[in-house]
Amino acid sequence: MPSFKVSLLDYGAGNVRSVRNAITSNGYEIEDITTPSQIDEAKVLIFPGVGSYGSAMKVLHEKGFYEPLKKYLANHDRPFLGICLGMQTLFESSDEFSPDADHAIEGLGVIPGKVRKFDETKMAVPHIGWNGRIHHQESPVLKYVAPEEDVYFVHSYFAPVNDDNKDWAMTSTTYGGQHFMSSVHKGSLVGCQFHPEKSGVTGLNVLKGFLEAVENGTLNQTKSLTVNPDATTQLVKRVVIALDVRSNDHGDLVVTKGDQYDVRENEKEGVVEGRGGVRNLGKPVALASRYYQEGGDEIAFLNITSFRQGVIEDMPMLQVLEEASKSIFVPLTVGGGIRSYTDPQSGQTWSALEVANRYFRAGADKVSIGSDAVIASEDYIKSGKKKTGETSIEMISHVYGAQAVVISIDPKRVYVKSKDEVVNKDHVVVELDKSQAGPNGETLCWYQCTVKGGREAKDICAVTVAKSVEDLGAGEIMLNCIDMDGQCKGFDIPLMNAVSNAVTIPVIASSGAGKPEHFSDVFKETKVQAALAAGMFHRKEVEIEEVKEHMRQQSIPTRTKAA
Ligand code: 1PR
Repeated sequence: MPSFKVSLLDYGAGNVRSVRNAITSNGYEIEDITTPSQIDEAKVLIFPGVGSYGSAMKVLHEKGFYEPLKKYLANHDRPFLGICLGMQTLFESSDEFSPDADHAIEGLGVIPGKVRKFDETKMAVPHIGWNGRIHHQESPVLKYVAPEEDVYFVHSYFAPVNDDNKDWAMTSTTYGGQHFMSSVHKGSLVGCQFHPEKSGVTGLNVLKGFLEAVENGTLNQTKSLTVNPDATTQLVKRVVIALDVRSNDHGDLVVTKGDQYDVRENEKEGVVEGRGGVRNLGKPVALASRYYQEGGDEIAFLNITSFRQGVIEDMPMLQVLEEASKSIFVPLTVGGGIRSYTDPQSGQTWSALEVANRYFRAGADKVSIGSDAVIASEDYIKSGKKKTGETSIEMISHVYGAQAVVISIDPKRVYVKSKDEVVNKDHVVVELDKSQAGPNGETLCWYQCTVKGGREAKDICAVTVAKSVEDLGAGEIMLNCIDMDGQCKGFDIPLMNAVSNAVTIPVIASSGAGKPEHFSDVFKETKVQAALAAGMFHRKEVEIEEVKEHMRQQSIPTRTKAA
């Protein structure tokens, strides 16, 4: 039995449910810090900063936590773990929300140096995904972690390692040629830029090492290591699994999967749940847990009938998230119905931000916006690219950060014989392989965006939507293709190229995977950072490990996880 409770500084800005679950899964109880005086009484303090630097510092001041926290940290002798923004706040200042260096926002000032933004002209920002670590210290915190195991990052800002602060570096990591502190440790103060609560068993073992060292009184027993100045790490390509969730005809929430977005059994195929029933491929949490155990890098739950009802009433999806986050410690995305919503009965309206907030609190790390993002893009283009600050993308990314906002694009091909047929010059026409030609042999097409799960087409192309949502503050794009969905013929490479070449934010290729080679094709031929599959995993035709093994054979970097 642990001799202490873990004091958690949760100032209510986002999803700390996973941090809680990761602490309790290590056998520790949590005590929430709600008043400043509790900080001084804490035996060990964990600060999972969420949101933006400026808002975090503002809340620390407003709630009276700033001074007690500075006092707690002053002598470096009281056990502390800052996670992500919680680590960044230990530095002197940050450029977040203040690109002007003279107006950088002040932090707690424990570690020398300023937190800066990754250079968007040189790399995709945010830095999202699994990356490695170069070890600068031997620390009890890393006792249960092998040096080659990857950890999960999601951030746009970073703390550089410099002469003034290099004695703090526990590990460093490289991204796009930029070297940064991926964790710090001095005395009893520890910080991780990565998310232990999202880094699978490796992350749980980081927490285990930290808490065990607090228990044993060995936290400050670190040893400097010699670091190869040329050492680098690599962001790996992610394998994402999507679970399309909806109620079946008996009202049970099931994972389903369509062919070109049609999820009902075809009469010829035989019937699972009555003629034309919704395909039932399993229970959402059980299936997601299996994928976590089997090495999935990320899991997305999509509520595919959200256009019918409001998400606020759609409690089953909230419960799915709550349950899933108890045992799944990799990033969870939820999509479907992230938009403002008015209850037709009561007339009460919820903003998209309030809807997203419910999901973050339930355990989601990212929300995925589909239909609403297409509408926001249309308005953005019509207004001559003026931002209103009122779209769901802007509101959610302002509060939770760009990395928390994924845009799910559902385009379908519009085949054309020649470029001149396309009147709207914003529609990007791409060339297809002959094997993908249209019904009349067309080898050109543009990708028309749809809303409501493919039910309604809009006069805007996928590339235009991708660029618009990037401008509006989205952090990532989940790029589906209705033509390829469920076909097991591979990803739509021309579409993936058109979009990933047009934006700097990461793109997740989706729709059409049927075998491991499809993953190596899309990773070799396009700039996408992740590839998503659904049907082939649900139907157990291919195992996640087979995909990873194939990627390794093809020299495509994949996550190294705890044995
Ligand atoms: O518009 O914000 O409410 O979001 C609705 C969300 O639900 C969107 O993300 C949209 O893509 C999704 N959606 C709506 N209807 C369907 C459907 O299938 N009828 N699913 C649907 C889309 C796409 C992927 C799929 C891949 C990979 N599913 O998630 O899993 O195509 O499949 P494959 O590997 O089997 O080919 P909003």
